[in-house]
Amino acid sequence: MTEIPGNGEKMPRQKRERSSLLAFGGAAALLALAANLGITAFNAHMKNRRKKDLQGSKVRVNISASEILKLADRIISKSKEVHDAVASVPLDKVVTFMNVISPLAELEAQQFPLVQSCVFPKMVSTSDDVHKASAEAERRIDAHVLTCSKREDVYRVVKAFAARGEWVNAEAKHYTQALMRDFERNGLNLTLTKTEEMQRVRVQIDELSLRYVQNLNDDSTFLHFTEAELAGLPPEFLKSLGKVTDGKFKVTLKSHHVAAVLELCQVGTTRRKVAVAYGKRGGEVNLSILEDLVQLRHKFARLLGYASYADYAVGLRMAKAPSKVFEFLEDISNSLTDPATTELSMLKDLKRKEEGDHPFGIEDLLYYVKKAEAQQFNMDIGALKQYFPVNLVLSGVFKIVQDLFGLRFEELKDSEVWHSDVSVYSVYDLSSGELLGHFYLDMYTRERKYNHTCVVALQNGASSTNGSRQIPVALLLSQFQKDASGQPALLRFSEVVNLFHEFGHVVQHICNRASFARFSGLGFDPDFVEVPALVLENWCYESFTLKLISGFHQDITKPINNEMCKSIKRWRYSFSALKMKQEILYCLFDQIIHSTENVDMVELFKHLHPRIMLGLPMLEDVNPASRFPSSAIGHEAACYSRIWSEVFAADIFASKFHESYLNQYVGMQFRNKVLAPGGSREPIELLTGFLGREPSIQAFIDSKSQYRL
Ligand SMILES: *[C@@H]1O[C@H](CO)[C@@H](O)[C@H](O)[C@H]1NC(C)=O
Ligand SMILES: *[C@@H]1O[C@H](CO)[C@@H](O)[C@H](O)[C@H]1NC(C)=O
Ligand SMILES: *[C@@H]1O[C@H](CO)[C@@H](O)[C@H](O)[C@H]1NC(C)=O
Ligand SMILES: *[C@@H]1O[C@H](CO)[C@@H](O)[C@H](O)[C@H]1NC(C)=O
Ligand SMILES: CC(=O)N[C@H]1CO[C@H](CO)[C@@H](O)[C@@H]1O
Ligand SMILES: [Zn+2]
Repeated sequence: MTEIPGNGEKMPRQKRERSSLLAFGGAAALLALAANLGITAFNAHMKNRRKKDLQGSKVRVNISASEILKLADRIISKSKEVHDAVASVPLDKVVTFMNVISPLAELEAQQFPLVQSCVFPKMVSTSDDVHKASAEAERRIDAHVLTCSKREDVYRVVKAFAARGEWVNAEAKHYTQALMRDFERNGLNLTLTKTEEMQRVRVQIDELSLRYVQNLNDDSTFLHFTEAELAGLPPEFLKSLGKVTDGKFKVTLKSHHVAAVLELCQVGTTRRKVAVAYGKRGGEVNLSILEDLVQLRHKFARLLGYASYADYAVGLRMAKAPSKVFEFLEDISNSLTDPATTELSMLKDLKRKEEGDHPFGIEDLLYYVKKAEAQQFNMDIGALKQYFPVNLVLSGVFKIVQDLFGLRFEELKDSEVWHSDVSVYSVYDLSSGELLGHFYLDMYTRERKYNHTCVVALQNGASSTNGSRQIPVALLLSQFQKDASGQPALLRFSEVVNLFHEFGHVVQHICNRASFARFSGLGFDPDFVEVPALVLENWCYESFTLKLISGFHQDITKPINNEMCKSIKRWRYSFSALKMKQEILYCLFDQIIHSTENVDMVELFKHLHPRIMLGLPMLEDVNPASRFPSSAIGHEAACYSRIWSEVFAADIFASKFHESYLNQYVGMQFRNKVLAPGGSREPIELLTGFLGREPSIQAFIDSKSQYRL
């Protein structure tokens, strides 16, 4: 059950994505909007100290702890007022779009930037007081949002409007249905007994999830090995290990220890011992926690009228049904069998040469992948860093994004920010000169700053009923290191890719034209929200881009050479079919346990493992529960989603951009047909409209099949 821990940046990225979703989902999602929230008074109070406000932005930056708390309370009372007003619309009178839906939609659009003004200081401020106030504000706002989401009086009025079936337009219908669905997924159309039971189950799920994760985090198991048993690991690594009394080294089950041993240790039995121990983390008891958790999730879903938890979780997403997910995963897995078999036989050959006729096991994967890569690429990915000074990369990203999507960025020098490292840009449409939105860049690490790279929506685009338009504002947070000696920071290649990815989110947010804030760029269907960012990552592997954004740090006129460009492109797909198979294994497991009752998890895993992994058996006695923190919390039944997005991103890039990656015509098509409607339309319609045909998995399969010695 050895996952490939060195497998790209899958885990950190998932974490990152989840966190950024939290930032704009948590407190803010349901909050409705405040037309005249008394901001005038607030501004007057701040006037003397403030630099220029951003045109069209309601986001308050660099505000004090006490201002944050006051703002939070004002948000809550305004929201309550609007909800009360909607709830008091008499059902026997006319319930209309204007007196029911519009006030809620406007509240949502207008309060979101104010909510974020309270909440995002927690991610960026260096002040203790501000952190505390921001956390407290978030707690109060979350509690209020929770209360609103359970307001039966509001639900009844919305339902009465929905029942009339008099939609203003398709987007308004979509919005009203989303409101209804949120209430109903909170159990508002159930009997009181069922709602109460649902709440009890919810609490149990939260408790068990916490215990499950704590158990994995608290794991303090370690193994000891002699120096000979750790042959192949670098001396610095050995030095960093603790020693036990008999002079042996102590290897823990933390991922950096496990990954190092699995990648570098020449001794097969050591790799196997570590892989087995890693696969047993959590023990029997934790396995039973996972079993209980899954049962409770099914119970929760059944109370709401769904056949299984997976039906509940997938139903709202682009994939729509677990059966579609199975079909999708099986399809990808089967199509990758041939290339993965070729990759595996290369690894088996290497092992035979090095260790003789021992059977190849899952614990050998990482080691021989590493070995094969060392033989094939006379390029150290780590050393590439010397070619990516942050300013050069950033100006390259700017150029590509502006040219491709018909945008113009303009830095605003005298705007209020929260730290001197932060810069602000306005984004204009290149041809019309229309102001589309703004974004903040907060790129460098500092103490107390939120430590994941992400884009946070600070204000969403929305149209008001009086015809005026609110523009989007985004914040990009990253963790680049500043060089103490004043040199520009150098980016690792993975950081370059991340930067392109996050700019995909910025553009997606800014180019959105949906009428409802709910359907903003980052408010896409979760199965589709990553697609634009994943599409943009492709530019990092093209020679044209690489030359544009690279320059040796001591002489930036020297970009990386053609040889390196080619290596980077090949390295991207190194053993990618095999790695993908391994991801599919976990995703299938996740989907099966969440769509079927009473699955024997150990047996299931034993069965799936060789079937997906080309005959490689599961390691003896390992325990599937050791491996599913993501499935335990937050991603349950949705593990497939990442592969899903990658498949569509690959299709988009290969069929539209590959031959013309600076083609503004195609870029504008993408902007107008996909980014502009955003979450207001079904993602499959957007995709089909842009591609001019149904999407296909072929481009993805082809990309993963091209790796050859
Ligand atoms: C339109 O409505 C929005 C939100 O209610 C408000 O901020 C804006 O000032 C109004 N614009 C006009 C022209 O009345
Ligand atoms: C509650 O709403 C869901 C989703 O719209 C629906 O399928 C279900 O039948 C409703 N339940 C009741 C009791 O009305
Ligand atoms: C933020 O506000 C404080 C006063 O509350 C001020 O001293 C500081 O300079 C401001 N920070 C920035 C970067 O403008
Ligand atoms: C990131 O911050 C969290 C708390 O905000 C902390 O628990 C975690 O260790 C930090 N991670 C890194 C890599 O610094
Ligand atoms: C009760 C029990 O066996 N819990 C285990 C859960 O997992 C952690 C981490 O491996 C173990 O330390 C616990 O003993
Ligand atoms: Zn992303």
